[in-house]
Amino acid sequence: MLLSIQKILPLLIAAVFAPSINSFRATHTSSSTRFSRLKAAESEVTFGELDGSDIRIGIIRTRWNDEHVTNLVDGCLKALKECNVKEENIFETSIPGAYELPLSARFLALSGTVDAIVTAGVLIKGETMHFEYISDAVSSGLMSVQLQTQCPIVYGVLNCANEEQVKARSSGDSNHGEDWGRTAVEMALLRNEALNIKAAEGTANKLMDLGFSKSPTDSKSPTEKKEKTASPGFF
Ligand code: RBF
Repeated sequence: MLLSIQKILPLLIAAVFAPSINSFRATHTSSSTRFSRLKAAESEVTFGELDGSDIRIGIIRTRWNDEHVTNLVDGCLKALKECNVKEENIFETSIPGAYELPLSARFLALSGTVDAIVTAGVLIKGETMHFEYISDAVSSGLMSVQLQTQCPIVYGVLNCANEEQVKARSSGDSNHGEDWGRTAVEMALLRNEALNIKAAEGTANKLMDLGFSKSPTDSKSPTEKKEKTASPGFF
């Protein structure tokens, strides 16, 4: 009797854990299959005629994976030009990595100087769990920013298993940056129409120009300015 329990017990344990192990494997396999099927669909998005001649677009790009991100930004700029967005109405800045995108996008959105923002970054899966954490935080962070600020934020972040996948999505005819540029123009026009606001104004060439550095006392006398500086924030 004891012998048969010893024989059966490992089988029972295997049976109990089998579904979770198998379902984990199954999900993994099906997601990679789904990924390759989606590849064709991703490049099939169509856009109508977009007139971006009055709108301002901000581009925030990462310096991580610089070469690939530069290709994506080039694709985005090409699309913006094709949509008649004026060169002087495009503000571009860089930040270290994708994790910094949500806060930078929030700063830029709150400045009120752009009608839509394109974020551009590339996350490549490494050997640690960084990819999963950064990837998840960035996508949910960017969604929060656009919902909170009502400024469209284009999710221009490639999440790839390796460099081959990145190249296939950032070069030649399948440069996703082009779709991101058109998406930004379409969403900027949609936002301005939906909220009945005119296109953003002001010129910004660097972050200092965005309004954060300008204190409300800028137009006041030097003495008043001094008082304000002496008691910043809540103090
Ligand atoms: N930033 C990226 O934009 N793409 C990456 O693939 C990327 N990989 C990273 C891997 C590790 C192990 C670490 C520590 C950071 C990585 N970052 C990456 C940088 C990250 O987005 C951020 O800039 C830093 O963590 C500083 O907040």
